[in-house]
Amino acid sequence: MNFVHIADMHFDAPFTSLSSLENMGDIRRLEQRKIFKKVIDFIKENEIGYLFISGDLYENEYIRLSTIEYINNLFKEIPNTRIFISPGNHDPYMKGTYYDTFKFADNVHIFKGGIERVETEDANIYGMGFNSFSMSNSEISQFILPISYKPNVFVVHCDLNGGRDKNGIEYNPVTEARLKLFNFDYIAMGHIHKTNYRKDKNIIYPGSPISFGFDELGEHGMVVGQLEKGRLESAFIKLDEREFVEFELNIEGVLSKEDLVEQISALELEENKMYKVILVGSRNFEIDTREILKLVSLKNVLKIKDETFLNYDLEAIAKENNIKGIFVREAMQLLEKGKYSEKEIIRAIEIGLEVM
Ligand SMILES: [Mn+2]
Repeated sequence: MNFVHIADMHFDAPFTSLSSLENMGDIRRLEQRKIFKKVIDFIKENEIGYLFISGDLYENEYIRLSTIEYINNLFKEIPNTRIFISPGNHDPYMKGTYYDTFKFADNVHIFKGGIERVETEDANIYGMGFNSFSMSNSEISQFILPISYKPNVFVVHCDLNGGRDKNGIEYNPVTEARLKLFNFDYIAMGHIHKTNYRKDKNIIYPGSPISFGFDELGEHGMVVGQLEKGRLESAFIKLDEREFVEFELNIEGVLSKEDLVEQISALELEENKMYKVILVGSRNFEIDTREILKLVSLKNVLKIKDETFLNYDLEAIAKENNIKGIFVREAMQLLEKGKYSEKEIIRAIEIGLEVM
């Protein structure tokens, strides 16, 4: 049997980390649809028998009926492909959700809760689903996999080797050692957006097919596989044409805001990449990253981060017997009083010294 494995599409996600930039949220939502369409086209062209969707297909909070219809119409275009969906923590199977109320195409199977098996002519497909926005003790710990001559696949949304998040919430945590014990021929996981794909492994996160921003660097795509009992041939296929990358720019020799804007604008950047420019080194002037970003006329520079340090020897200036010396001494005293933060004081000194 052959399959395509995707996870974490997060349809209708607001792309909050990008949406402050003109239309970026809308653009990414369109690209999300385009990427999903690519998955369906690949399945059609290659006559793929199975599509595993390992949860977080959509964002329960934001999903619209029109998007569900869009997804389902694409499912209908591949009637010979069996589609298995394991709801995750962003699209749990609950009463009143679209998984419960919407009539999906006949080739779609949604796992509704505890571990369930669907036997087909050439495989056993196991799966489970979230019934709420978190999951602590899943049935995985008690599960025993029956022996079969057909390949066994497990479609699951889980937090591999994970624990609680910062709010103490768990997302079906399970260890890799535990999963290995079952001896599944392939485990199609979802939840982590960065792929852990390796050709020689069969417990796989494909990652999200689309990157959600600078905290998700690297390639994004899907896993395709050819599976016989105990024998897996697989590949990772990149789908997101955009890549988010960070770029360090040392601005030691840059003398003014105008200089900096010109330098960033002259960078040779690749068109399909989205950049976060990180300014490093010592700076000679005050930097307002938002202002710089506005002035830089490059569409693919999305963020500028200032990690530079001040190019003044404050201790030496404080000893000077002139207006600069008095100014720095007074500012340092304010800092000692603790009325302002160090960042605020440093910024004030910078502005002041520049004016002087
Ligand atoms: Mn998730």
